[in-house]
Amino acid sequence: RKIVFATGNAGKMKEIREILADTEWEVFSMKEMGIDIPIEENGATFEANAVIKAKAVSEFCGEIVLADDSGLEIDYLNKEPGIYSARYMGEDTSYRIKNANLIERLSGVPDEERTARFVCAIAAAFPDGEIITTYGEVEGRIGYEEKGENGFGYDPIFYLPERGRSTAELSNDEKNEISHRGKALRKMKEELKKKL
Ligand code: ITT
Repeated sequence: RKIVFATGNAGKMKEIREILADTEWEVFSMKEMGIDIPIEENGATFEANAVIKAKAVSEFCGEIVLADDSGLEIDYLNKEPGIYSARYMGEDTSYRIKNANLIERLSGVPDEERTARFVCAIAAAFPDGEIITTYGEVEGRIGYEEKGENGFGYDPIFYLPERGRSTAELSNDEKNEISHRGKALRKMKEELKKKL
């Protein structure tokens, strides 16, 4: 079974391959498919944006296409950056700078008000037009400094109190086991197994 994953984010793609490693599906990235089409992510929710991406690419290539729309919700900042997580401070701004900025915006905020979550919507678009979506989240807190070298994006500032580590300090397997992406994608795996 061939599955195309509509993402241009290498960090996501790596985790997606790991999470789908126990399936018999052949997973192709957009890059491997040679697909480079403009997609306007103008949805109001993670789910809507995941559907926009999966649908656009499925209509383009005629394959079963999955997409991931995800982000970081910080409660103290009214759930910012949320669906704008990739665009926060500009797409080309480094995560060193974005992470430092978020820590700065939370300076003086006590532990119990630093709650945050990573959320992930996965959408599957089929050539017959059917759409399936799944959702996952993981609760944590914004740290006081960047920690860890694994993962990508906001992982170095996303602290898991019960583990005493950031998600950038977890091994790949540990992160996938608890992450928003792991949860949403494992649900999608079950949905696809039913349908295929
Ligand atoms: P695609 O749309 O091509 O998949 P993107 O990076 O633009 O890539 P999103 O619009 O879904 O994807 O933005 C998600 C952003 O949220 C991502 O760029 C990270 O900044 C952040 N993010 C999502 N999951 C994360 C994770 O597991 N660890 C750290 N940051 C994460």
